[in-house]
Amino acid sequence: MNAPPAVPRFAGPGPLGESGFRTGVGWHLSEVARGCGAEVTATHLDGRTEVIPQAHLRIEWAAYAVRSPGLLRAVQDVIGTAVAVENTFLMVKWPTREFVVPWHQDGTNERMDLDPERSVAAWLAITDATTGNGCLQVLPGSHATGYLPNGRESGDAARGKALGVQGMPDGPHEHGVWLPLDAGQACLMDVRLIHRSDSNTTGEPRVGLNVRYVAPGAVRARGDYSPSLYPLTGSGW
Ligand SMILES: O=C(O)CCC(=O)C(=O)O
Repeated sequence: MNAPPAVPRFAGPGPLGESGFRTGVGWHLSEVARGCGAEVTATHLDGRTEVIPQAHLRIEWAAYAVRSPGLLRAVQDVIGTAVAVENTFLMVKWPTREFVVPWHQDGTNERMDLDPERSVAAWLAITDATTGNGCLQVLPGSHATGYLPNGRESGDAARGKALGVQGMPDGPHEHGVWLPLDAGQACLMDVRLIHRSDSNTTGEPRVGLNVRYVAPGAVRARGDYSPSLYPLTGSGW
């Protein structure tokens, strides 16, 4: 007998409304953000590092960025006053180097699901992010379907294998919305929102910081995985 099709987990509406995202949230002045971007690209130019996990624990400006007042207020509007960082990834797209991030959902991986009512993802533009240098493209409303089956991409890029939604071909989608952002701006996404980004085809590096924020009780761990949270505000951690 065939197994019944898997029912998507956490299907239904979410705290960011029908679209599942909000853009134009300020996290810092553009000139300050661009200074942070210049620091990153100078530090990693030789090795052309592309992904720096746990950036908020390694880089001083990133520790500030995750708690910057404008961003934190916007996050608290969505998930309540007690907020911790579950993880961050700093991503550098070097000029003309192939680096496509496949369609994916931030709130699920092999180790856990994030409860979408108690978590939210943010993407911070550290340099300007444009359609030419690899800004995000999101699928509005896609969060309501819940977490879809996913798998790791093939290949052996030093940056690691991204987790993508199964069966979604790489490349822009006709219903996709591009989210260009000036340096110093951020967008918030429902942790189930399907999104992707293209390679950087310009002559300048593009730097972005992905942050997953959680409220107490948001992490639904699989097996004996124990998340290491970085509390910013409130109690219950
Ligand atoms: O920085 C990018 O281009 C993609 C980041 C992203 O989608 C993510 O980290 O979830």
